[in-house]
Amino acid sequence: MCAILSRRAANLAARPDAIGKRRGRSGARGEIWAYGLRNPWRFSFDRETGDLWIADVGQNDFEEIDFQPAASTGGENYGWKVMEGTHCYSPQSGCDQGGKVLPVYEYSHASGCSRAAWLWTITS
Ligand SMILES: [Ca+2]
Repeated sequence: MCAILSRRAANLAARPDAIGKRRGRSGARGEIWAYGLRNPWRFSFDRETGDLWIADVGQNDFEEIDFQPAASTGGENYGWKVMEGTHCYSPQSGCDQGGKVLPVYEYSHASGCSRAAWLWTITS
């Protein structure tokens, strides 16, 4: 499951045809668990619940914390690069938010440094 979070996997995941076999699409790469992460800089499993917390670095304006429950069967689309956090990125307005998993937390670059270290601290 961790392979999806590698930079290579994240880049592959940007391709629409890279959705894992769990989504039942022919020609999909089986090692792709989820997609739509831009730069999952840090992630951690909750030791008690098995849930997955992902710190995803944004492009221009927003950083985000994403969540995947332990019961997930995979195939989540975390939105990049149609969305940056809960905001449209490309296009800048009127983007299709359908089927995308929005972050559980986001913050603007205007508010300070990355929360990835914070995520690591609370889940370690
Ligand atoms: Ca996202």
